[in-house]
Amino acid sequence: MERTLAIIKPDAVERGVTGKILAKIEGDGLKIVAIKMLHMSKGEAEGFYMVHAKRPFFESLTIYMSSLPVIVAVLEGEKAIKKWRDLMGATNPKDASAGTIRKEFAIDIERNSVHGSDSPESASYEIPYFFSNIEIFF
Ligand code: IDP
Ligand code: MG
Repeated sequence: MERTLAIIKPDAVERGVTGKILAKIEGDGLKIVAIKMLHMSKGEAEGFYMVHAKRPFFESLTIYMSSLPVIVAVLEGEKAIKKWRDLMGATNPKDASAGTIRKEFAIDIERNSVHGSDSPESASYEIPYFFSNIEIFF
């Protein structure tokens, strides 16, 4: 069993497709073991995306991610990290395969509707960034 962090990003929450995205997660055999809505400050978004601090899109990304509330969730399952990344699709919706969430919902490479941890190392940074142990059910 593995755990991964999922975020439904501001563009998707704003357009009211949270329920549709959660249904796809549950329909793919991923179990939601923690979930909440929150509005990140600019500094909290910067801390979350620390690995991208030197990238040219960092300033715009962290302004976007702190612009409106998001849904953060912990997903659990066999190979949950890869399973969720596969369901999300490619970072740029232009490259995303049919049937993926980003193909269906993303607006552009930045406003791409969802986030998922990309490795066990990033999951172990990202999950406790938002959730304490007593908020995760199992
Ligand atoms: P990922 O979300 O598919 O793991 P990352 O490369 O980790 O993609 O980038 C983190 C986030 O930064 C992306 O999901 C997207 O919102 C934004 N982003 C990535 N590359 C670009 C870009 O070239 N321009 C604008 N935003 C970008
Ligand atoms: Mg990433």
